[in-house]
Parts: sequence; C-alpha cells; structure tokens
Amino acid sequence: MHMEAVLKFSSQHPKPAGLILQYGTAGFRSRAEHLDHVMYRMGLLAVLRSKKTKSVIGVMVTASHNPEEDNGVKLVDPLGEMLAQEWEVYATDLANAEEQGLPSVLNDIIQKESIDIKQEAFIAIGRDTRPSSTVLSSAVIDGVTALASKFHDYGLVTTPQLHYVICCRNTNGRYGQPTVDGYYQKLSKAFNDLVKQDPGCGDKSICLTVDGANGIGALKLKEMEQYLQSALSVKLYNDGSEGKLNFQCGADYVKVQQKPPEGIEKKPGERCCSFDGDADRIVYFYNDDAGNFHLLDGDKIATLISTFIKELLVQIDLNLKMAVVQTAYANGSSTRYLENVMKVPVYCAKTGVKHLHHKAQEFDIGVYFEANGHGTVLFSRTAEEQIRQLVSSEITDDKRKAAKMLVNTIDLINQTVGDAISDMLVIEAILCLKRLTVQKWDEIYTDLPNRQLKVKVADRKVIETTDAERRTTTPAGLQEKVDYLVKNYNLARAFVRPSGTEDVVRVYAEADTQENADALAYEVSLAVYELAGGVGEVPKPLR
Ligand code: NG1
Ligand code: ZN
Repeated sequence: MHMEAVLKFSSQHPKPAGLILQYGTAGFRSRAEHLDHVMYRMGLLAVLRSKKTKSVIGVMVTASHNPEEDNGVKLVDPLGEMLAQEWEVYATDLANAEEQGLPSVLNDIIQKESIDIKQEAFIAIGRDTRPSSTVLSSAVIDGVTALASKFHDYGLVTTPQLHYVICCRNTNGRYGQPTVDGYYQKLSKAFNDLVKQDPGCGDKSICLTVDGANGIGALKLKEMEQYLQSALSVKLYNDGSEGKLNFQCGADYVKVQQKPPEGIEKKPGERCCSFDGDADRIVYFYNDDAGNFHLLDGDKIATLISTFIKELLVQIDLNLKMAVVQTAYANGSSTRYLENVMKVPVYCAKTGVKHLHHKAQEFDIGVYFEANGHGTVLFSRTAEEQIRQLVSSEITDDKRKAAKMLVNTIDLINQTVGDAISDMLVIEAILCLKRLTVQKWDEIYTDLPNRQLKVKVADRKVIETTDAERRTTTPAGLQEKVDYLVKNYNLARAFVRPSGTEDVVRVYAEADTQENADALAYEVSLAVYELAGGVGEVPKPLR
C-alpha cells in the first residue's frame, strides 16, 4: 500500500481537531468547510471498495436539499446502489481518524475485508453545483491518486446520473451507455416511444412548469430538452442563473413548508414540479381556482405509478408480484388507498432510500417512494425478461401494446436510485396516456392534514426507535406520552425519530384537520423537549 503517499497527500487535507462526523442516512453532511479531509478519505475508501468489489465505484459530492453552504459525499456501489451498510462504519472510522492513524485504519479495512491490494481500482466522480463542490471533488481525486488508482471525473452531474453511469460501467453497457449523453438517449427514447403509443400525446402536447431548485437538475434538464423534441415542453424556473440553491425553492422547501417555491409564475390549475438540489427527488403541486395550494408528494407519485403498472400487468396477464414500499412519513390516506382500493401490498421501511430499495428488491416489481418525493421502481431480472419476451411472442395486439408500454416504462425508470428527471418523465407520460389532469390525479385520494416539526435536543441518540421507526423505545415514557396525545384526535397518528442528516429530532403528526395535526405535532414536540433533553427555545404552539 502507498502509505507514504497517503500521509503526504493527507497533510494537504488536514482534519479539524476534535471534529467527529457520522456516515448518516445519505453519507456525510456538514458545513462545506468541515469536509475537505472527509472527501480525501472517501477517495481512499472508494479505492478499497473498488478493489474489494472488483468494480467501478462512484463518489458523489453533494448535500442534496440542504443549504448551499453545506456539502456532503456519498459512495455509490457497483450496481448504482447506496454503499453497503457494513462499509458505513469503515467510512466513519476513516473520516474520524487522526492523521497519523490513517494507515492503520486503512490496513484494518484491508485485513477485515481480505482485500487484494494489487487488484485494479476505478472511481467515477460527480458533483453538484455548490460553489464548494469543485474543490471538494478535487480532494476526492487526491485520495484516489494517493492510492495510485484511476478515475473518471464526470464533473457536474445529478446524483442519479452518477448512479446510472456506475451501473452501466459495471454491467458492460447492458444498462445503457456510461455517459451523460447515453443517459439522455436512453431515457428520451423510452419516453418518446411510450407517449407515441397514443397519438394524442405528441407534438409538444405536454407542457410542464419546473422549479429546478437553482441546482444541477435545472442545468441537466436544459441539456436534455433537445432530446425530448416530440412531446414535452418545459417552462424552467429557478434555473440557477441568479437565485441561491434550495433557497425558498426546491422539493424539500415545497414539501416541508407546504407552499409553492418563490420565483415561479403559474396559473390556476397549471401543473408544476420541484426538483431538489441534486435532482434525486421530485414533488408536484398546483393552485386551484380559489388559489389554494395542493401538493402531490411521493405518496401520490407512488400511487399513480403503481396503478399504471398494475393496469398494464392485468392486460398482459403475467403473474408478477408487485408491492409498494413506504416509510412512516407516508400519508395514512395513501396507505389505505393502496391496500384497500388498489389491493396492492404495502410495506413500511425505515427512513432512507437504502432501506426502501432493499425491501423493494424482494418483489418482481417493487415501487418505493419516500413521502418527500425520493423513489423509483425496481423490476427483478426475471420480471424484466418475461415482459421483454412477451413483446415478440404470439399475442394479441392489445397485449403487445401493453407489454411494449411496460418495456418503455422499465427503460424510462432509473432503477438505480430515485431520479427527479426520470420520475418526471414517467409521471408526464402516465398523465398524458391516461388523460389525467393534475386535479384528477390529486383527487384519487385525499391526504390527511399533517405537520412535520424539528426539536433540538442535547443528544439525539437518546431516542431509539423500533417498528420501522414508528415507535420509540427510549427515553422512558416518551412513547406512552405520544400514544396518550394521539388518542385525543380523530384519524390521528404521530411518531418521533432522530434525523440521520441533521442534528435534530423529527416529529410527524397527522389528523383529521390541519388544526388538529398542528396541535398534535406541537404537543408531541413538547413531550420530546421535556423527556429527551430539549435545548434552546421551548416549542411553541403553531397557532
Ligand atoms: P432524515 O434527516 O434522516 O430525516 C432526510 C429525509 C429522508 C432522506 C434523507 C436523505 C425526511 C423526513 N427525511 O432524512 O427521507 O431523504 O434526508 O436525503 O424527509
Ligand atoms: Zn437529493
């Protein structure tokens, strides 16, 4: 191993004394100025992971929906999935080691994982548009270089684009060409073919307003527009030309604040969507004639997509098992609708797409979405093969059309990870093919009013959870208190969990009216503050 080089490069990326960071829900996240050493070390770790898996590994520099001043890094595994959980602890050990201890941490990993250090490694690197991302991604490159390994710097890409190219590279192009252009070609062909199944969907008949969160998604959507000539015309706002990344715009703002982003013009009934800062999430929204705001979040998206797929499956008559995976944040109405009306099995996973992705892999077709708009659809290899074979077999024209539409859907979906651009194209195609306005889509079921709040506590680890994070086991008495508070409201549900990306405890409540959801969320916040060591201002009622 090149330990001298490791230490030499490391001195250019010193670790701030005493700084301890954790590989959280989506990698490391912090203020950008705290991350230079982490980036360097994730370059080192990516090389070890690449040697271990004998595959190309990705490193994405982004802090997603977090403020522009923050940054972060996530590693991408061979098939475009999130880094294997067993390696998260190595990431944390490496990030927190004092400089002189680096060689021994690296050697430990090499030994524990029986890594052949002579094995070649190859790393693909991407970054978002944050001003800090350029220098931070060169720190990653230093890490890769220190271990004398090769890399390709994809530069500015969305997170899902990097996941896509990693999957392509490691499957010898079976998933597509491993370039950003290959991504545009694959998705646009699938989209154009899908909407062509219906003559009413051509000629720019689909018009959509997009809030690009002033981030990478805006940039990439602009690049992609020329490939979508046939059907879609986009009005792009918050394209990064002036506004600040994720500031009063973007999917997280729209979802959490439950209001439209700043800086976009829209007429009543006009369909709009918001990407997040690295374009792996999307939510839709519109204002009705009375000016009321309506949000169509990940749950509504999961319902739309799973209904569409289920209808096609019925037509092609293949016995494939489809399920929807959600988290505790899924609106109760969506779960009830899927289970009771659509008769689709629904599972609840812990927050964080890696958990949802894992669960979704258990089915022939696994649709997973977090309420915040991060999600995708996974087709098992056999399901995909069966559907593809059907297209060229002896069947009726109607059946063939349905099978073709499923094939186009498979190709349009980015199965590696949630992808705002890909999800947007799937949704737009479905709405057009099913002749659904955004209002009609919204009316499929009515969301229960809900509220999400944050509480600051001295140490959020005092809160431990069970049952896919729907119940707390510590501190003593907290769950009993939440149960007691929930009983006072109709159709109510509430839960508490420590965030994996911010130093806060999250509180979620839903109930029959917004007033009740707000009151319950406030009461639960107060219980957290009192029983879990709240710091700073005591939570106040929302109204
Ligand atoms: P945390 O901070 O652990 O709640 C948030 C989101 C997740 C996920 C991650 C990664 C909510 C309530 N939580 O996690 O769904 O997207 O960020 O970005 O939206
Ligand atoms: Zn994101």
